[in-house]
Formats: sequence, C-alpha cells, structure tokens
Amino acid sequence: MTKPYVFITRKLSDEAIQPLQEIAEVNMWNEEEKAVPREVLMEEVKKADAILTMLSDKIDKELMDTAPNLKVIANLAVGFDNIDVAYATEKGIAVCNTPDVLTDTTADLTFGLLLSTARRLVEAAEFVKNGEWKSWSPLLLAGHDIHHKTIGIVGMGKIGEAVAKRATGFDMEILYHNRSRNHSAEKRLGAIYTSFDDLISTSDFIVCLTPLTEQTKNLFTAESFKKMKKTAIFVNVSRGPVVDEDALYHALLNGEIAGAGLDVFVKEPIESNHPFLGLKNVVALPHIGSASTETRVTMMHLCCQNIELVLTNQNPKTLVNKDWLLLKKQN
Ligand code: 8YV
Repeated sequence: MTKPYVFITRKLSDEAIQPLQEIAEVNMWNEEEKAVPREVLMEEVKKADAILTMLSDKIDKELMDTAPNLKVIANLAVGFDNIDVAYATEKGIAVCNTPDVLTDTTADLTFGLLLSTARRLVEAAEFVKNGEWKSWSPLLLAGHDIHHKTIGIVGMGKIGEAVAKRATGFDMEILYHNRSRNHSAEKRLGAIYTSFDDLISTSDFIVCLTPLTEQTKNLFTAESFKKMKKTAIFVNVSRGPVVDEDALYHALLNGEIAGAGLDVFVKEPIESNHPFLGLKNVVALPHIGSASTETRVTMMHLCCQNIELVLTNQNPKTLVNKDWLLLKKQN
C-alpha cells in the first residue's frame, strides 16, 4: 500500500516530523525565511492527503478544490483565520489548530510588550547602544507605571485569562470584554465584565486578544481611539485587521493615546518604511506571540500528531470544526 502524502509549508525540525515519516511520505518546503509560493502549494495539494500549514498560507476554496485527497489541515497556530473552515467542513476535511500549548508563552509576550511599551524599554536600550547616555537626569526616558493601574482585556479566552493572572501580580484592576461572560476569570482573578465602550474609556492599558472574525474586523476604529485616555497604551497580540491601522497611526501621532505595543499588523511582514516605525511611542514586534523554542516545538509535535491521528482513522486531539466528527460518524 502506498503511504499517504503530507506537505509541510515551512521548514520544521527533523525531530518533530520524524514520527510522521514512519506512516507517511513527507515533503517539506525547506526555506526557513520565505513562505511557500502559492503556485507551489497549489501543485502540492493536488496529491496531498494532509497539509501542515500556517498563518501566511491562505487555505481557501480554490485551494481545497484542487485537493481531491485532502483529509486534514493542521495549522501551526491557535488562530485559523487563514482557513475557510466552513468550506473544509463541507468537503469533509478536518481542521486542527494548536490551542492551550501556547497560552502561557503568548501571555508572557503580551505582558513583556505591555511593559516594554509603558516603560520605553526598547527606546532606552537603543539609547544606550547608540552611545547617547551621557548623563543622568530625573525624567530621562521616564515611562508610565503599570502597577495599580487598570488593564482592559478585549477577548477573555485562555490567553486573556493568562494575561489577567499576570496582571494580578502587578496589583492591577482587571476589566474585560468578551462575547460571553468568563465566570472563571471573574471568580479566580477578580476580572470585571464591562461593555466595550466602558473598557476602552476607563482602562490605562487596552490589550487586544480577540480572534479575527467577521464581527471583530476593524473593531478598533478612529472613534475607539478618541474615547481612550490620552495616557492609554494599546497592545495588540491578536490579529492586525482587528484594528483600523490608519486610525491607530493618527491617534498615536496626534497624542490621542500615549503608545502602542504591536505584535501583529494588517499586512505581515511590515516594510521598514511602515508609518508605525517612524513613531517613538510604538514598539513593533514580528508576530512572535508564541515564539519560544519550547512552545514552537510543542506546536509542531501537536500538528504532526493530529495529522497522524486523522490519517490512521482516529480523532485528532485539537479539532476546530467539531461538525467534522458528526460527518465522520455518519459516513
Ligand atoms: C502563530 C499565532 O504561531 O497561534 C496563533 O494564532 O498567531 C501564533 O501563535 C503564528 O501565527 C504562526 O502561524
């Protein structure tokens, strides 16, 4: 019997894919720095039983229609806005993601970004590196305090809760807004549910962790930034399109808010002449929320395991489209 064919759209560690190689023929796009070109992916899916993919690959109808054997799409991320999940379900393809294993790593980065922006850590490090530190003065690179301030978390899922937990260590008041109430965060962490407008107008730090959906696209508008405190710091670790970037840029430029820590952008990667990079009050990161070696390797393993489970007729560990299970039972 011929082995199933798996295509991996980025270079992963040999150790992570080794178990998969025992049950499948595995082909991997080998360039670490460059995303697989669409034409290559379109060709590869024609023969693929499974693909291990990531955010930079658009897994849409056109692609799935050229993939007659495709049974499983494993996304190396908790978010799956790059995949047309409804269409995958229609076609009987399982869609898997990597929740839980990246929660703490992403929360650590979120808090690090909040701290870096508030206390101007990147600017200060550059200042020293550039030999500009000639003397001490009382307000040299003075930033904003974090402790005892109010953090407003938009999107109180698992990562939101982990960020709230870190905020309790800084004695912060925690507000949150979410599609539904998170009773565990209220009970365990003292988080207070508020409307979106109350959250943005009363928080000192507004942290965006909501997934990108039709409902959350452009959630943060020019109006939203106008409602924020002039001293507010906006942190985005979810997805760029949740924010109207032009509006954010003007809010930062005109002093409507004090700063922004951004790990995600509408179009990634951003160019070196991106307007945000000309602003001193912005800390920009290259989408590294879950990027610790330990966590990325664990995510790779989870993706490979999910593929192996589906290809051996078992249920994957972390399935996005739960209807796939129902369809599988019916067939
Ligand atoms: C991914 C992320 O690792 O999990 C997500 O949704 O944004 C990151 O953790 C990154 O997008 C690579 O696909």
